[in-house]
Amino acid sequence: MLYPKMTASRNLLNLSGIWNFKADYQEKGYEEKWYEKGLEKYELMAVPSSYNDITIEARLRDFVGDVWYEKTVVVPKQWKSQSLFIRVGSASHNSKIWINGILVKEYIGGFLPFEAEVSQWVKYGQENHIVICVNNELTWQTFPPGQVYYSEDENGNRLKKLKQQHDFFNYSGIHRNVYLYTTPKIYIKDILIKSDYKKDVGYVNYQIVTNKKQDDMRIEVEIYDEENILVGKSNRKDGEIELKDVILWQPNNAYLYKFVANVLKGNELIDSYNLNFGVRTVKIENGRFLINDNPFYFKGFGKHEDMDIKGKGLDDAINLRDFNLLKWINANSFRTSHYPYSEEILDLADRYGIVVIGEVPAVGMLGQAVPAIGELDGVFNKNKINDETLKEHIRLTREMISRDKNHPSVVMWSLSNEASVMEPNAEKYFKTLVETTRKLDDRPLLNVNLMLIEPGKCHVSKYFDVIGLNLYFGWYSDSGNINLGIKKLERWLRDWYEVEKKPILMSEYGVDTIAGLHKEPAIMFTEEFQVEFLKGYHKIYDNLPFVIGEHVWNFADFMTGQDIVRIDGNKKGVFTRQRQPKMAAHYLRQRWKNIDNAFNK
Ligand code: BDP
Repeated sequence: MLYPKMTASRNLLNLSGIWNFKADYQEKGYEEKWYEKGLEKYELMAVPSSYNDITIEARLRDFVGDVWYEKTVVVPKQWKSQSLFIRVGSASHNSKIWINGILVKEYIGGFLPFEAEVSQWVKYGQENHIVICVNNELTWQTFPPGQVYYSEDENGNRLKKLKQQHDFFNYSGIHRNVYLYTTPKIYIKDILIKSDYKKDVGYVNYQIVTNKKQDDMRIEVEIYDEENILVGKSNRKDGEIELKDVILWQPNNAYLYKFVANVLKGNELIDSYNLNFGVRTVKIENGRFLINDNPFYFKGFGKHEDMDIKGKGLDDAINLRDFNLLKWINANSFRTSHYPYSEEILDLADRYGIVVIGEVPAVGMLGQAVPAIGELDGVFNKNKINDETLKEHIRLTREMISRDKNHPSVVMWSLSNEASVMEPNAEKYFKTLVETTRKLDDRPLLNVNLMLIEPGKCHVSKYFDVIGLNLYFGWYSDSGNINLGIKKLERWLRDWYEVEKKPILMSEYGVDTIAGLHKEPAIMFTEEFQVEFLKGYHKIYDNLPFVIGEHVWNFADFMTGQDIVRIDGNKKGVFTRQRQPKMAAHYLRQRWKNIDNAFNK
């Protein structure tokens, strides 16, 4: 799905701003047809934003159910000759859109865009009534999974609650931009670009997909360099364009070309669309992760889309701050833990030369601890993670790849985080998932493993290219004892490698740290402890050539659900939630300055 853009042939209207808003505490919205009649006694809400932290109402912060958004908009009558679409960048987690009382779209999934053509339902030159209902309930068939249950409030009334298995707040609402955009009746639906190079010649393999084909239609493709000089062209809808003296997209040294696709009839321009792309290759060879045939060592973080007040709402200022901090700290990469981030963030990664591992929202696919047997209960069965779940997992993976395929920054797909892959039933599930994904794209695949999964006990790693390990020895186990923790870490890493013989990415390691808390000798939660912990872990990685990267958990402190183990959220950030450095940030900045991207151990 192409990102909506204003071009020579297309119009665009961003509907972000203030919308009418109402949480449906009584579950009356459908019965009373709010989608048709509109909202009464509404409040105001910012879009994009999570609604949870905008007001001062506790019951809204933790609300589980439907919330309704409403806006009226005049659609210019000049737009009538074109096709009109409504597009939501993302809303968590399940949405319906009505235009003038007509249901135009239903979508399940909280982190990817959805759109509908609405040309036939809008009134051109007049006011149109847009209603979006967003529901934040989760099941074993949604991503992430979760379960609704009922408790009671202080007055004994039934209260809907959500049990979730993931460690971040269930921020809800319309999180990314809502656009109206037009296209000509014949338009470019998709563009696929794959790049390669040999010596100093770049090869751009492309395909242009239009919604319709007509005999007298022709295609024009042009490629411009960063100086806006035309460096390649073609008049085919697919093929290969050579770029002489190609400049590669390199980690921390981005170079972007502009790809322009035009559809014409004779000399008349019908549709035009453009996007940036980079020329770079990704391979795994002899246990090394190669970008442009050079070994690449991942230095960076698992992150979150998370901030004060806005929650998961798209915010260009915070996003820029984050990229500036990534540059400052000498990082070269991050994982979009635990869901696909906004398209706007990936555009920035392309421009800043920050390497990205894109992750589907497959987080929390695991059971509860069963105290009697000291293990987690099984979840890969017909009542929980079943064929229906797999279908959804594949759908979301397909949509993520379709959305993000052209970003040079994205070098690998992560298909799950800490799933219960020690269950034998997980094998068939992941085998199918991996095989299907490989047909969609050739990027390497990563599976991220939970610390409870002992070396040799994972049933799915064999299908993946890179093994991600989330390890917290000295924190969640042997709490406070860093020396013992790193001893176990070394054993664990060596044993995993021994069994799987695949490159290992340290996809998570870190400790909760209260900014401003200092103690010597270091104890848990102090800034000193965070530094000591990271230093200890790094000593081990530096001697293990099969460790191809280190992603500290987490870039910044982030909000979680209320829990006795989380004090105002997860504090494993190297930066505070307000994006200011803890001591560990200065330490990492020095370390990563001394390790180049091709870190040769
Ligand atoms: C891992 C999860 C991550 C958590 C982290 C932690 O992948 O989402 O936030 O541990 O406990 O289990 O801090």
